[in-house]
Amino acid sequence: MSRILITSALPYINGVKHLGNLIGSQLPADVYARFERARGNEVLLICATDEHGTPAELAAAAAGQDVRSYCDEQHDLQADVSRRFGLSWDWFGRSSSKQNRELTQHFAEVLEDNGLIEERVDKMIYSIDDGRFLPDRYVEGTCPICAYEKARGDQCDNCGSLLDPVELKNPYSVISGSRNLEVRDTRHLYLLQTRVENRIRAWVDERADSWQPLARSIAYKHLDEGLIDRGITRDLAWGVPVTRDGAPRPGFESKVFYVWFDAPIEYIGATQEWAAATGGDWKRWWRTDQGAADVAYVEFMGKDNVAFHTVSFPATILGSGEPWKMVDRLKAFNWLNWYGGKFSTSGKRGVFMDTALDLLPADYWRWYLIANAPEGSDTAFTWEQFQSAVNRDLADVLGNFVNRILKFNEAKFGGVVPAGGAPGPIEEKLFTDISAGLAELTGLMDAIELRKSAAALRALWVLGNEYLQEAAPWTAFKTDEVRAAVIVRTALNLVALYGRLAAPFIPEAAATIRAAVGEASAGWPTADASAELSRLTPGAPLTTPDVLFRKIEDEQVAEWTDRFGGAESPAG
Ligand code: B3M
Ligand code: ZN
Repeated sequence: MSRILITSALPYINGVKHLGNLIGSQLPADVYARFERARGNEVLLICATDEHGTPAELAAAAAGQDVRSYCDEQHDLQADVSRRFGLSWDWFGRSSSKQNRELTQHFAEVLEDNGLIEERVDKMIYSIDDGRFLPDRYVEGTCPICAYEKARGDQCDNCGSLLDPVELKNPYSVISGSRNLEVRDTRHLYLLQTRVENRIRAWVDERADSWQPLARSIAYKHLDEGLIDRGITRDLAWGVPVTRDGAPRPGFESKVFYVWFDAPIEYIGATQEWAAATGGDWKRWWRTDQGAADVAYVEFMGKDNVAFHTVSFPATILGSGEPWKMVDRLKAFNWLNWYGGKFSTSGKRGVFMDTALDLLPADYWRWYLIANAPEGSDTAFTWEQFQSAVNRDLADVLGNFVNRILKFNEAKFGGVVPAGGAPGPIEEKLFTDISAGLAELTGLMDAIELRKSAAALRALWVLGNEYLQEAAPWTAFKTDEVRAAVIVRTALNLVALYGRLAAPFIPEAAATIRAAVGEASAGWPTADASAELSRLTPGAPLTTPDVLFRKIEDEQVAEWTDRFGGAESPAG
């Protein structure tokens, strides 16, 4: 048994996330965690809300709430919707926790002791009309690299470059829209990344082979451009206070740590929150001197987060000189777009996690999203594709197989697993094909190729349908009941197998399927199909579930296109 630590990038606190965010890290992390648990591995799956920085302050201000109560409320909303989506976190923490505050302050102090932090007087944008500094997202303007006109102070969404607010051309205040800005001096802590650059490169060289190409190329792009020393404090009120030796740091009383400094530390912080709540031992997951050396650590994130996880966070960890567990495998995703454009909260384009569940059960979305995950390149949501994934894959291929064979068995064999007879040549061929399919699917899941995994799983469902078509138990039953019993028993065992294989993808439907055939195990099967397809005990009673998946009608597609935007929506 291995131990696997899995983290998903932390969703910003500023509102319930859309389907693009969901497939960009949280859902894949859950699917992979469920797979590893089913294989019998010890898994710790960690996520949290990312509650600091300008995104939180701006959203709270827009909602007319103070930041703390805004965060309390939004955290609970996100935790609830994530539970309803079946995201099986061992802990869903908060970056505003006491644990994260203490860890963040600890890291900063150790980094300073190691000569990797220094105070510098910095030029920052000050808004005269707003009477305050405008860090990060408080200022927008034209990207100096690609000329995109709505680049944020910290990062350009168009070309992905990390920016410094003073680099923006034609800057304006996000608070007031004012262009009455000036550059003023302010004192900040700088993390001297240039001094750890060699160590980071050596570390990346050592393990980038087990990162996917997208993550590897982003990491090297940033290293090749050369690291710069980064300001890790901000002129903000909300965040982790800056301390020295446990007391407020003189001159930094009205400053906090930069959100991207404390957010990744919350992976550890959330594990400590979990430990405090459950009595678990966080050190054996994070301290390589206390058992974590043999943990495999897998991170999931969108591509815009890769630089922070391959360069900035490692700079913090390596610079501390302490024995912290660092990422082994890093899985990054491209964008899921909404038709031709982006999802947009303000423009009301696209579906958000809470509304999605008002329309249809979580499994429908989970299946569509994984089967169309933006792994190799960006992909686009369309209602038609969604409809087809649900109707064809779930309803026609899987749902129909399950219902058809259970109904037939109920009618002809009294709803118990039929006994008698032995597998013939058609079954032998089925076993060979299923064995190959199982090996392929397991290999793909192991490689975290989720889209291909969904295709491989679907191919296994198709094999079942083809088998039933060829073996035709309804014809056999008329002349040879024993032969019909073999076929039906084999098909029922396929149902049980699907109930196990589908569990990481569509956990709720998979549990219903397993319950229908009395399959007690949700464990991941071996690739030995003849053994896996002879598990059900002859004579055991079965139940026929209601229709497993309801088809999406054309009228629903029309209505939802209208309501949520689709091809004809204005860009925004
Ligand atoms: N909240 C950015 C994002 O959601 C950020 C991730 C933090 S991971 C430590 O894209
Ligand atoms: Zn740009």
